[in-house]
Amino acid sequence: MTERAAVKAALKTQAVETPSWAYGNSGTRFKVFAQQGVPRTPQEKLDDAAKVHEFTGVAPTVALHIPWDRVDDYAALARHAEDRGLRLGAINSNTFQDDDYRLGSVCHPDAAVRRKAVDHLLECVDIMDATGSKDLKLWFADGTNYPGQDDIRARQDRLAEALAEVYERLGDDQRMLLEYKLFEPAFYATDVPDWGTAYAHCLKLGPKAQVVVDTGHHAPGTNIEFIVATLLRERKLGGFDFNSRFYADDDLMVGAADPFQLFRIMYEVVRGGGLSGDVAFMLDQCHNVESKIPAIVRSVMNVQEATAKALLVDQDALGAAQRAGDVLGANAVLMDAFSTDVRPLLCEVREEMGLDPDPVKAYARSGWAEKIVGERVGGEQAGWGA
Ligand code: PSV
Ligand code: MN
Repeated sequence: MTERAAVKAALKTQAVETPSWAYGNSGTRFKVFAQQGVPRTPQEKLDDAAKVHEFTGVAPTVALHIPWDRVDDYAALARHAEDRGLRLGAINSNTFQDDDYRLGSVCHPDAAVRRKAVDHLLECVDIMDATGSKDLKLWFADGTNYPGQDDIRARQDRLAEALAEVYERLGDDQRMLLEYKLFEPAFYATDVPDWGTAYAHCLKLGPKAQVVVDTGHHAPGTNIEFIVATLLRERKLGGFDFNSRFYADDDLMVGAADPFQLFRIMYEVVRGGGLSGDVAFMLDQCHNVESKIPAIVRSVMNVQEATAKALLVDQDALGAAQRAGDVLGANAVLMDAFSTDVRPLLCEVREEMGLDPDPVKAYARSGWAEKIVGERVGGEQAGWGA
């Protein structure tokens, strides 16, 4: 296989998971803007996700968030997905929207609240059994706002205890993906604030526990690709929640704010063998002011472009320059790949997959946007937090 053919083959097998909540209404704490045609049910979210997959060819799975996507029959929901060429992906737990969780969930000082939170996580594993989902994705809004508010160390003990109980419940082919976030909603100390804390818990739990890197969850200027390289080296990178940010956890389209950073991350993924393993490439985004489906299509394409550039890095030339201590030469090899216009290559990839080379235009021509505006009248639109 030529090098170009190998790059194209890798791009054809790439899979980006889209989040059910990105298809619903969202906003900031100031205002949630409703859009016409937004899904009212988990099934309608899947119908939209099927369009993203139809036009990109590389978005075959959809992450659910419980209880936002609660249904009576999860096996039937999985069949609804299958009928549209999709599978259900990660099950995201939600222990952040109940009044009981004011002081935390699995780290709460009250054992009864912790019990409630763990029961929810166990319910999520039951849902995975019914949907065939392999990954339980855990993000905890737990933390404190004031020094002295609670015992930092005791909270870590409670977290470890809760995670251990859920870990025990996992099936052989199921994983627990632990996501960290520096701050928000807690402003003094978050209980899982960084990759090191997540890694320490996952290491203690065992091989089925891995870390999730949400690209919006770091302090400005953090070298995320270094974290990616390290976690991959330790076989503890479970996946990504991709999005981009200018300031905090902005949840904008991945690759929109800093395409160079996305390229650097994808280069470390390629370098560490993460493209062909079981790293989950998920999006975690909100489309507050832009049309949702085209924004998700664009996001998938941004991931593809960064991946294509990462695959085009001449690793032999880079290694030779690095070993020779050729600082500028090594940097030039990396920048050559980043500066390559990979759009023609991706058009070829899509044509070879039987797809339109321009997914955004193909979606616009498809009439789906007009159809859902016409048909999805009445009922309650899905929205962040509902
Ligand atoms: C938290 O900010 C987070 O990144 C977690 O992944 C949540 O599940 C998701 O956002 C909710 O939108
Ligand atoms: Mn996330």
